[in-house]
Amino acid sequence: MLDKVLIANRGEIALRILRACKELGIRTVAVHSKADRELMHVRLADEAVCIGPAPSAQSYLNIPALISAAEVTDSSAIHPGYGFLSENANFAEQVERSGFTFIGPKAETIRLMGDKVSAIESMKKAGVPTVPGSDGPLPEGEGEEAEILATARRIGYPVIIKAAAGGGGRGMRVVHTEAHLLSAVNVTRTEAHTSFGDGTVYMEKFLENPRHVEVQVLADGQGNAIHLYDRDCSLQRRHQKVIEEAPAPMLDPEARAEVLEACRQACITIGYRGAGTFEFLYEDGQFFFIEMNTRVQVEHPVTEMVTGVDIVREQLRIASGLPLSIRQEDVELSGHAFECRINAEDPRTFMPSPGKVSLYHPPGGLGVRMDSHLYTGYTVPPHYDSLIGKLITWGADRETALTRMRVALDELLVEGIKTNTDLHKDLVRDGYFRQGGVNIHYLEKKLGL
Ligand code: MV4
Repeated sequence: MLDKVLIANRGEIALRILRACKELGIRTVAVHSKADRELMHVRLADEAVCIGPAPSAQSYLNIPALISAAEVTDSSAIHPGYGFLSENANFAEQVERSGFTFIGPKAETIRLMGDKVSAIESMKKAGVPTVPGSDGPLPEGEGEEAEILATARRIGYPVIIKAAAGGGGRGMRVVHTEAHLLSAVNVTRTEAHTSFGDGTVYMEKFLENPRHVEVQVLADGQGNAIHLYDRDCSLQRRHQKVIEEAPAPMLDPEARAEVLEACRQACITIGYRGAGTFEFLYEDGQFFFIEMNTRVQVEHPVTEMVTGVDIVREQLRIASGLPLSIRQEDVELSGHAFECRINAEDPRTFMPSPGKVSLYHPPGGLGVRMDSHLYTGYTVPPHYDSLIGKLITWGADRETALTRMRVALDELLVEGIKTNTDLHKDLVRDGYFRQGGVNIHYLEKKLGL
């Protein structure tokens, strides 16, 4: 087992990783910015190192500072959490070159999945269903217009132009008619060049009312891979997920069984290692792969609640060179789970609302889990993501889990700062959401956007 893990993150996920390390008897190193001295995991870790000033670019994204911190503490491995450097192939490479274990996939896998064109191509080859599209980058240069127009005609309008280096909703443009196609391709290309330093773009059929369904996988890089079923993350606003659940409700059973097995097989085919997520759009009973995430995700707890598998523990075991601790046959889906993302934000403007928490009282009871770094007296700094906690409930069925969430939300007290708790209280009572199966546009429409 790994001897000492440096946690290259902050907030609730740093605490989540710290807990998993402690359970495995792994020593822990917290790293923090100057604005984060008061974080709960900094107090609980065996050691703590200040890695720079408050802005992320100079602290949590500062690769030399992180590697130096690993060196001075004699750490054996680095866990990147989510966000920050978690899907940065150069970081993974430098961590390994410096003699530490990167807790995640090989750098080359991160790079492959970071380029959405190569990710889709490798998944299609491995038997995962993809969106009808250009099957590769759109051609560049003069005289290529005819080919682009022909590709769109073959796919059928509407189409969507996406940046190969984008993902997560950045660098996309929907085109409804041929008259707008070429200018949209050019604008997306220019934006992609400016934002990502790579102007490569590709085309897909635009799905108008899909759900966002994703499949959690674990692979040990020794030929063993399992899926941990699916999650629905359709309830979102501007690409920020608000409520997630597992399993995804109301999927076509045959299509679902097929896609789960295809994801598991694809992990073996590409030699995947670690925890990963296959993102799909789901429409009319069909799955369409769009992207793969090579990190542990914010919403991993809902999967843990319905499978009993500790995903972060498995990440640490895999990084230690151990095989998966469970076989696919041993993964049993049990009940249903929801996660409400609690943000420090103004409920009217959705703008971050940092400040001092004068009272924090997390809910509790059977089937209630609160993953949060908050405590009474803690000051939420203004420099980072506004996520301050995740309220997760489990129930033997969807209705029970949702009822538990209603009760738990009423019990959650966060005073002194503004939060989105009232939005959650409204959503868990929403008739359409209670029925299950809302699409990615539902929340924005409900909010009148
Ligand atoms: C799409 C799509 C419709 N058709 N691709 C946005 C985030 C990025 N991961 C992919 N996204 C989309 N890709 C095709 N071919 C609609 C979206 C999309 C979306 C997807 C998942 C969750 C929320 C979304 C919100 C707007 C658009």
